Amino acid sequence: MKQIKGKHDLAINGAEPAFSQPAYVGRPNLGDREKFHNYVDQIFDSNWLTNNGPLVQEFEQRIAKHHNVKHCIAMCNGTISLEIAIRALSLKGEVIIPSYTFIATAHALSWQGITPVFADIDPISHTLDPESVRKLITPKTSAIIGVHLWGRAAHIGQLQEIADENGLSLMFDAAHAFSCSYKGTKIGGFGECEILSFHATKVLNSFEGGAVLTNNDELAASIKLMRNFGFENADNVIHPGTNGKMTEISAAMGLVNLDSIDDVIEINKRNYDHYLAGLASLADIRILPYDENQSNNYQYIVMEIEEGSMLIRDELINTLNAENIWARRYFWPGCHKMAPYKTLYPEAESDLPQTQKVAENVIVLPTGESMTKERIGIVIDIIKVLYHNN
Ligand code: T4K
Repeated sequence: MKQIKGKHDLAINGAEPAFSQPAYVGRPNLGDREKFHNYVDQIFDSNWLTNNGPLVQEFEQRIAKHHNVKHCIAMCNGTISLEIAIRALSLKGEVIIPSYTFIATAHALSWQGITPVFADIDPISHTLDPESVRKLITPKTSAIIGVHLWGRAAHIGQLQEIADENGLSLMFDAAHAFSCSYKGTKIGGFGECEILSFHATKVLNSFEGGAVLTNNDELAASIKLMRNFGFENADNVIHPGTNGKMTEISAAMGLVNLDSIDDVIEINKRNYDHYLAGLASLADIRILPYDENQSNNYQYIVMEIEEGSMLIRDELINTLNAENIWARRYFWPGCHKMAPYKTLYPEAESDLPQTQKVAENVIVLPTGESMTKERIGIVIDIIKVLYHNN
């Protein structure tokens, strides 16, 4: 591994890239290969591949227990989980969501003819600003979807108050928040339901996968029906539905990864601490903090560059990319500026000042198993070289 001492050592100046093995944000955690192979044998022996198989049921029970909720309904991915939950809650008209989120939160609504209305975020937490939500409520509003971005809980208490005062549904996109908590309570039971993602890049992966968590028996029953075409039993369709089922092979991966989740989170925390300490001396940047009084998965190392800093975000990303360090500017430029929504909200830009600012200043740094202390040290050195040379 190349050491970085000055600007001339950077790949953008013709030197060799620092990393021969690329460093990624969202490199999948693979768990114990032998355990996975044993599950594959089990699947082959039973010849049961999908349709609410035994591994899916075991996965659901373990996730529900981990999050201390009554029901976990596993799905083929997080987006379908959102779509089915939105449909099961009979949302319609307008639904308020943050613009600063993964595009799936908005798509899951517009896919069903519901208008996503973009609220601004709190610049400290990067989650929905309750005051911005209040201003956007109209007679057409049916719900609010909060997003626990980066695994840090949304302002759940305030959002619930707003929903109650205005007779709105409240649900949460908890795609990033596996194993995280709010005021000491695990995510999963807040609002009417919460949605997890087990995509390959998430802290807990099942290749692709997702789930709806809820304590509401009736809601859970209709979500289960909708996940399986509305079939009540082998012949009888009693509900409109789709195919949202998780496969046995996905559940197997999920179960294997669940066994090692504590180790994964420990590594993430170690990496977060290295970045935090290594970059502490740079005045114009902040690593987004995790509340140590809560349970966190530390899956995202989010660095924010202050306005007027000596560092320029996109220049930093290009420099890191040249070194084979694949840092990302996630959720840029905000859903409101993406093609399907841009023309709907021509004024959104001036209405979402904090979203604009955060989207322009965030850079997500590589973490996970492959990021040793030494490799993180190199990333930090490159950031420092650029900082001092700009
Ligand atoms: N709500 C929120 C708030 C979300 O963030 C998401 C998904 C959803 C809802 C919807 O859940 P799902 O329907 O996806 O279950 C990822 C994921 O595709 C997406 O799941 C995730 N959020 C989103 C934030 O990010 P990218 O753009 O990071 O994927 P990609 O292919 O660029 O991968 C990132 C890096 O990871 C790559 O540089 C290489 C590495 N990688 C990736 C994969 C897939 C690997 O090394 N191996 C792999 O298998 O999208």
